[in-house]
Amino acid sequence: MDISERILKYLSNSENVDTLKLASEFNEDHQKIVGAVKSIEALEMVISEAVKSTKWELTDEGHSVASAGSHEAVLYRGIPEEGILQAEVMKKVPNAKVGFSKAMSLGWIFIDKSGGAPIVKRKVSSIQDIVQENLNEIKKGIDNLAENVRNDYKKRKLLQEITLKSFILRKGPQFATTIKKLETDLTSEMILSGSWKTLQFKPYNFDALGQPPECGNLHPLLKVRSEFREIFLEMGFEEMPTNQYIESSFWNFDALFQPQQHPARDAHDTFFISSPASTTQFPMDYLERVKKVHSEGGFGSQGYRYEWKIEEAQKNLLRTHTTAVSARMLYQLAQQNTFTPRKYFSIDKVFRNETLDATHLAEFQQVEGVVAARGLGLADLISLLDAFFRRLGFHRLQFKPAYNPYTEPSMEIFAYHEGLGKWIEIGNSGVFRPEMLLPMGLPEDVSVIAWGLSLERPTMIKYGLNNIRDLVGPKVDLQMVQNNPICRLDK
Ligand code: FB9
Repeated sequence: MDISERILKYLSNSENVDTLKLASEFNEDHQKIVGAVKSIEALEMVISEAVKSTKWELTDEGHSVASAGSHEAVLYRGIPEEGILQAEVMKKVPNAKVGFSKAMSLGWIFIDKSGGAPIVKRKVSSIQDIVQENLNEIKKGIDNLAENVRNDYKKRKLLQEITLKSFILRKGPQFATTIKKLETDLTSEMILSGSWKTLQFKPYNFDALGQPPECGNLHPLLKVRSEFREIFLEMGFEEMPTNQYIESSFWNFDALFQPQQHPARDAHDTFFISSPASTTQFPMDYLERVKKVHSEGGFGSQGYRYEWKIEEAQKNLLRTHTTAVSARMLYQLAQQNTFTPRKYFSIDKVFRNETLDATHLAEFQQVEGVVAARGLGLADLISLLDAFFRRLGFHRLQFKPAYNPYTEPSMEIFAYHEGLGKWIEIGNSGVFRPEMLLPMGLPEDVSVIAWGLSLERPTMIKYGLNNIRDLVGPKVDLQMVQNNPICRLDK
């Protein structure tokens, strides 16, 4: 017979019963009794009322006294017939300090100082360890202790009073000693045969939660990317097409006025493609102007004065920044007959041949904003950065002069992060150089301001991750992907 039916049988012979009593009678765990009660209560077969009761039970020390004897009894038994030096017995016997004073007050022992050093001797030939006997009675559930004795044991931390939550059961409106199988579905057969008239149906539980739907979950990076995309779109930016990871060195470096001997163009920092190793399709008139501005200067610049080689510009690589895409977009903008101001953004992968560590992989997602208009300057860049990062919840920015080959001036961006309680670097920015913009054909009074940051850093801070491998790669905990909350960058 299962527990539910045993409870119903028991209740058929009594008005009410406490679940604690049932647990003791059935020798079952109280929680199992409560679980069974909840299921038959849902069928209205019983009614339960929550009650609180208190009970005295042994502490850990109480259990050790119940098995080994009280401290005073242990001390008494530790004294040999001839007695023992007081200092020795205090060292030898556990809890001797408590045991000694109790044994003295009970008249079990005395101290003989006649021979100089105090010697502890037995005063009686036998003792009755009442404390141990009382505690073992309580262990059996028999509690006849006098109040003063109980308080003494509580004071000695042998007993503790605990509060018990249980339920008083009584018969419900649908009480029966057997549980009728309740139908959970009304079928066509029941309707046709008319059996539904005599069957009992399980009541609907409208409070029951639905099964969480098995569905996919957005990766934290994608959640943060959506937030960034929203911010850019609400600021009137349009997204650049970044679906081409392989780029030519021309667009990734030369178009940005990054000289061919720059260390970033070395194989230690850049992933070059072996096949196809090079590209030959370029806007050749534009390429010639780039070659000239690198090698001889022009547009007011003295250039780098080195022998610029097309073979270097033709090398294919994995783009090292999305600024390569910005260059393509700005060149395209320059081909218009009439210049129109534009605001572009991109969020996509870039690749760098870097030393891997806890926060760096060989790729990361770069976030980049670009604004092209007549007469823009550093003040416009600073106010734009303030407006952008304010939407990320940053209200205190600081800027530090920096260097980029393609922007002058350039600034590193820092913000005070309230949550971390410190200033953190949040990106880099600058005004694209004329040596980059004028060879494209943009009007002389058009300037372009831009800035960049990564997607991984804000995501790791937002979701409290310290190692990039907990965010991307084969070791990512998919439970983290399922459990992590929605992303609110400004909160
Ligand atoms: O993302 C970065 N930090 C950051 C950003 C947001 C953020 O948000 C908070 C919690 C909500 C927190 C931190 N950084 C840029 C700064 C540092 O993390 C830095 O150590 C790592 N940087 C990357 C480059 O590493 C090789 C982050 C990445 C970066 C740096 C510069 C650019 C883009 C990405 C750029 C640019 C640029 C400059 C001028 C013109 C056009 C583009």
